Amino acid sequence: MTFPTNFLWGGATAANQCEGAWDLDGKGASIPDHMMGGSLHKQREFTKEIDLDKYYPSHSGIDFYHHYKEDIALFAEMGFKVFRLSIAWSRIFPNGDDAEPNEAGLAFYDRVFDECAKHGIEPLVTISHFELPYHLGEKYNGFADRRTIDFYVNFAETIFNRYKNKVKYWLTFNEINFGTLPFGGRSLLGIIDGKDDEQRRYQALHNMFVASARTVKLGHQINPDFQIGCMLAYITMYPLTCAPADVLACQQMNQKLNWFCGDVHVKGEYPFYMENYFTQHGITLERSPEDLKEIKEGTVDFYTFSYYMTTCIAAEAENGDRTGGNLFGGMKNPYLATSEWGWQIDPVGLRYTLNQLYDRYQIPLMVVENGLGAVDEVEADGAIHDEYRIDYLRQHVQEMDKALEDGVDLIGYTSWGCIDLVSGGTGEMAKRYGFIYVDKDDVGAGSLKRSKKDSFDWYKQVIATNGENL
Ligand code: BGP
Repeated sequence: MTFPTNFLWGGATAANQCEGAWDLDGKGASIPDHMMGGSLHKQREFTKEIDLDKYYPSHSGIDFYHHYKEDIALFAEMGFKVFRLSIAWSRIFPNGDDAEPNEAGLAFYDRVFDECAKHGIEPLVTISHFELPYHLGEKYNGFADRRTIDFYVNFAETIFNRYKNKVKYWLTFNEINFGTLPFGGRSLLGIIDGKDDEQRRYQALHNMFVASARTVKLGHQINPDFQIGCMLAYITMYPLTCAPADVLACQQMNQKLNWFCGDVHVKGEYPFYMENYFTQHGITLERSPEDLKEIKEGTVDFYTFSYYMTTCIAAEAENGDRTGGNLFGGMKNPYLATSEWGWQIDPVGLRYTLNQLYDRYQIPLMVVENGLGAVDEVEADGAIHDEYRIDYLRQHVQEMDKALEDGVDLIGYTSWGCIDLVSGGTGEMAKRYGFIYVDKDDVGAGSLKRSKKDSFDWYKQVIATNGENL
């Protein structure tokens, strides 16, 4: 057993997927508040106008807004050392560009952090988790407009000052590398007019790099003890075959989707392979010398990532089968099983990924999302036997243990959706990740009652034995 004694065990959530209370106490609408639900296994549908006769999953979430005490007490019962959550930007600045923050919103997170402190749980706060205020999308198309950099930094400064004695660990943007993908245009970058060609996406991403770097620098001025990290969706890629053309195609895809954003955050500069990509694709970015200086000065303290799956890359798509579900696409790996949503399950890949990342960056790493989205059955006696989830998590924890033995500086692990919440991709409730079951269905009906799954007790003893008893 190699987990260090101060290893940060815990779980992760995001405001728009659990809080609900979408228009309470002065909160403004966010982009996910415009995403409908109810279409199973399909991506959520975006509507400019909110039709209150329809179901928008983020409007009610799992009502963490009113259940936070009960939920945090359950996390504490499992022994959580850390709880990753995000702050809904539109709860603090309802329009995003308001002059003054909304006190009722700030007070809510005070209550949440105080509750964590009561139980000795360290909060890990994602400043922006796919939840830009809708108004910033509508008026500025989010980060496509440089003015959004200032709105973001102002938001970060407000929460840094407010919570500087309650929160030490921060992440600037959730899964920022989604900005390189077409579907990241709306949820991450905030481009809602649909015109998110590569040129515009990379410009918006550049603006986010500046926002992130400026925020890191500012945070360290506000409290030198702050640990501020980046967060990427890391989808490890293998060449489909050992044909050199597949290996090369894999390297190029990996550079663009996995390495690019991490390199900018950790090394503080644009990598050569992206400069070349921009030239080859006629992409010209507005990047002032001042921007590049800020990016250089605002490098992150630690690197965090989500890890759910791996994928395979082939030079010629005809040479294999495409995966049905993987987020970055790619080809089927004949050696791996998939989740019900087509995500290829690969625990050994986590050890490989941790070694690869630590070799590249040499700064502390944290796995801040990992888990199995699955349909759970509630037995007549109320029990939920989620052995499949325990198997998935156990195998990933075992591989983290081996990575620690390899010498990787891994400081923590927060499994995704530690309490059932709304699926980010599809808006479903049926795709559950939690140790805690929430009685709610895909169209929003249910008592919201919380109950423990078998994985609850399993995780509790994993934490109690610091990863020894799996
Ligand atoms: C990541 C997001 C999370 C969460 C997770 C699981 O991309 O950071 O917000 O949604 O994926 O995805 P899903 O909810 O679609 O199963």
